[in-house]
Amino acid sequence: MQTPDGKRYEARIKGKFRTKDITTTNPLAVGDQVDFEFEPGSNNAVIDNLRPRKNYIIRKSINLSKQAQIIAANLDQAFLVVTLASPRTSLGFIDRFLVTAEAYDIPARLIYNKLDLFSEEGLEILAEHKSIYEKIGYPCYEVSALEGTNIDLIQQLISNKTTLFSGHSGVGKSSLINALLPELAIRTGEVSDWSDKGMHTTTFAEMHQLPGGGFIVDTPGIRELGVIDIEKGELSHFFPEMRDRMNQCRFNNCRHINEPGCAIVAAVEADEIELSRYESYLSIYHGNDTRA
Ligand SMILES: Nc1nc2c(ncn2[C@@H]2O[C@H](COP(=O)(O)OP(=O)(O)OP(=O)(O)O)[C@@H](O)[C@H]2O)c(=O)[nH]1
Ligand SMILES: [Mg+2]
Ligand SMILES: [Zn+2]
Repeated sequence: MQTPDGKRYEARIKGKFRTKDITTTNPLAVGDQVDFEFEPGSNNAVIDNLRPRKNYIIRKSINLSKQAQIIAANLDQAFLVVTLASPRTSLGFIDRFLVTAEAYDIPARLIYNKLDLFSEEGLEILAEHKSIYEKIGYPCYEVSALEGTNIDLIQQLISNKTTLFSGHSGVGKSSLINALLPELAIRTGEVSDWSDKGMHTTTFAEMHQLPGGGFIVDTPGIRELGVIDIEKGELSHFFPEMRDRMNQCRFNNCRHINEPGCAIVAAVEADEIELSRYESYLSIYHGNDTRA
């Protein structure tokens, strides 16, 4: 726990906090604001109140489907760190992340890391991704944490904000944070040769303070991202390109699946909405939403 003067203390929780409507595996998350007292005669804090969260980002626990884990709270923005190889991030995973960020009203950006490894083919895929995501309002950046490419751009984006870094294990979240805050020297890991997957080097979410103001939250790699708390009928609100066209559907309760006069399906057929995005919509709608 950190106090406004920047000091850190060991802390424990007094009693139980209730979180409205959701059962979470963690009562407190990184980024939470709390009230506390010191234990008499010690430097140990006792947290006795959780202040209301401005927002939070959550994921379904993989094993306990009814339970959810709050990854972090009170965020100004969320960056999804993406790599095209070692490991590969799928479009479906990106879309589930973006839907979650929309649902919790957290502006999201995509950071393509390991630019130094991109082959010609990788650069073509990057251009495709950029055209998909920038068109619908998600800025994309290409960086190399290893070589320091475009780190200054990211530096500008994070100043005086609380920023979450998320993404699969091994994409370079911790490396990127180290490039942004060299004095921090947090542990980074290898990507395993045989599975091409990261090794889950970061094991819990951790917040780091920026010298010029603001915070960044490093998180453990996520393998799967279940989308929770979203009513099927509301799902299309969290796809900006669908949200923009919804009023044009013939039926106001259109599911955008096979209804006559559906403006969304028409836009997909006219190549105005990207097929991969629409497929992600269907996949989440039908509940096939936990695969990476
Ligand atoms: N070539 C190259 N390798 C990188 C780059 N960024 C990170 N790596 C390497 O990728 C591996 C994983 O990096 P980490 O920073 O530990 O990845 P992470 O996303 O924090 O992974 P978890 O903590 O497991 O979630 C390390 O071997 C890094 O050296 C980059 O820009 N280029
Ligand atoms: Mg890490
Ligand atoms: Zn429709």
